[in-house]
Amino acid sequence: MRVLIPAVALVFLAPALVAADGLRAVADMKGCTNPAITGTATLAEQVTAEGVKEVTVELRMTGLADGKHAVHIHEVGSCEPCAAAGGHHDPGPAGQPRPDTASDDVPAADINHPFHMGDLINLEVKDGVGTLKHTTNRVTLAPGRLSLFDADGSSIVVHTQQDTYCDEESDLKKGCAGGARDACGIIRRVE
Ligand SMILES: [Cu+2]
Repeated sequence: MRVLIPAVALVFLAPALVAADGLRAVADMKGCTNPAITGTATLAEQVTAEGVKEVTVELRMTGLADGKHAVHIHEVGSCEPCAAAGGHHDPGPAGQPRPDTASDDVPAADINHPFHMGDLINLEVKDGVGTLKHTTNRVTLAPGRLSLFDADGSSIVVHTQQDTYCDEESDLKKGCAGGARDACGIIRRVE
């Protein structure tokens, strides 16, 4: 006998249909100048019912000053020195905000869809310990345009200050994305 599920129930069930695809990665976090700063990041990819890949990042840090610290995935898998991690992971192509330009008479060469970057959220540290859990669909562990495992890899950077989530419509003053780098860890696959 077939059981009929009302359409409205499917709508509410759908977001829960997320399955891990087994792809995982870790980063051993080390202080850029202060060896007392240490931590671990784990990254696990899952796929939604629609086939959208999501990566859940869990970060635990000790030794940082109390307060909020910006956390981003940076574009190079190198942390010595921490500046070697480069800027934020944002493989592009960037520049075209319209997702439907492909149907134009002259399509743009740089369609920026889906929007992509390695910006995460602030880590809040209390009594020297901070934990963060955040799921993003802006990056993947699997191969592809948003993959963290591109030719030069990727790393996670924790900054001294908080990210004010500044953008060009508010105020892009220097340091508004966290300023100096406190810790860095190269993202590597785990089987
Ligand atoms: Cu950063």
